[in-house]
Amino acid sequence: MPDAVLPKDFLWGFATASYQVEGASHEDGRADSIWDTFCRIPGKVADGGSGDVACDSYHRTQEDIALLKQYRAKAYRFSISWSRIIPLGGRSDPVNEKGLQHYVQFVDDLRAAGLEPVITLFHWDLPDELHKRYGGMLSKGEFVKDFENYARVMFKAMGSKVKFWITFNEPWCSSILGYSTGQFAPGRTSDRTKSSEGDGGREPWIVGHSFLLAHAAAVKAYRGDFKDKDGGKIGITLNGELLGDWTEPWDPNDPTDVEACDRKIEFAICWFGDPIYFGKYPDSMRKQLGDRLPEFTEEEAAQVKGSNDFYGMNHYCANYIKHKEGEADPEDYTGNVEILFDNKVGESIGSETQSVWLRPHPVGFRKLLKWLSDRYGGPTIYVTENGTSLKGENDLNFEQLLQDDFRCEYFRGYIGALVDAYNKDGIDIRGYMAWSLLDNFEWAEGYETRFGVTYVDYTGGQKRHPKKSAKVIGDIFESYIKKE
Ligand code: PNW
Repeated sequence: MPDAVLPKDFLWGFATASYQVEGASHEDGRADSIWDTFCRIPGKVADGGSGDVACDSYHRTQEDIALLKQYRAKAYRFSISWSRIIPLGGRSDPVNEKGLQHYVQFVDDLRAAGLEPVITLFHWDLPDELHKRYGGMLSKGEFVKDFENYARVMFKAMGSKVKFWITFNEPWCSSILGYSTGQFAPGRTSDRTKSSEGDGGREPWIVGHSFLLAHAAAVKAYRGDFKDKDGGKIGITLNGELLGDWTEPWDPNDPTDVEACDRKIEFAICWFGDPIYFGKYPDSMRKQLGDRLPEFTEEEAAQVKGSNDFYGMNHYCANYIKHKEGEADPEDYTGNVEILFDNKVGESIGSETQSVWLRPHPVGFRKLLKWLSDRYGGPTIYVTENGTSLKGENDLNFEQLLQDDFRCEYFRGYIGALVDAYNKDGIDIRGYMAWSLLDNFEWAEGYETRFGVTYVDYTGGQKRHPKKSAKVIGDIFESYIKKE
């Protein structure tokens, strides 16, 4: 048994996102998000899947709460479908009371069950109408005002029931995968074989800029009109894909590879982190992107700087990084590096999973926690996602599916690394949400890739079956969290 080191009030639990689990895609007044329309384009999602039914969680809130209790979780991180709250999305469009009441009731039910709700306002599912109306995040002025309005509707409806607000989940993914590679909704890219519209050299940076300003506007609204009476905290969740987010040099004896490691993290994480903590973009990004990276006005910079009550960290894996010679391609979003799974002497960063980008490397988690904590002056960190898929899991039989030892090992390694970061490096980590409570709609990967600690039988009426990892996580936290 390890020594109990985490504080008694360490907040741990599981995470999901609206479009990935809810289903009920057109019930109670919900309108399309960009993911609904994207899924309808043939070839965009593996097996032609969509979130139309998903895990049917919209109708099974009590079942999901019962699972969380059974797993001994203390918190549940979920996201709100903006299209349920304001179906057309905009600040002059009507609020849909039915959609709003669904979440108010859900939060009441979570609280009644002793679970802490952690709410993400935006997990990639922009109301489709806003995309059609003004290009969504491409129109900074409109998007920022509409997001602030939506955030205010949610703050007001939840009041003091919600203590943890996350404005955006992984803006890197929405910006790069949605506007550069085109793998995610709305699928814009410079690659004309994939999309008739888009400019990967410019649009992702404009979209990222809008996210930062919308985050800052929502935080200003919360701090100005809600925080004192409601007593919550608000922050953003960042990640470092693609592919992994911790970086090790391909050749540790080559200073340019060592330098490239930091640059890769700057392009992925500090793109958003630096404006929030320092009021400016990283120098490495300005140097490579020039005027394609928007500038903050003085007023904007002042509003973005200091706009995190906590740092939300999603973390999955790591890569070896090799610098590239010569000038960066105008479409490059990596910091002009090669992202690899093997280093110079042929060592692999970790074993394969079902996700092409994900190779477990737990010690990288401890290192990245320290790297971020050092860069940003020791912010309070909540880990808002961490988990893995399993190679070939979808092809296993029922009994085998429930014995997810690979996932159990992943959690042992990663939670152990978190405990070392807390205990040995003194990092201020207060919470951890495993991804995910349920197998769910894994975006462009459809349903083939499973991340859940609960097996969801999509052909058997969305019935839920706990996997071994669901119990193992509880055991791990029980052994690490102090009783007194
Ligand atoms: C995160 N990549 O997404 C998201 O926040 C979740 O919604 C998702 O289900 C989870 O991780 C597992 O994938 C990512 O291609 C999606 O590098 C893709 C990438 C990274 C993160």
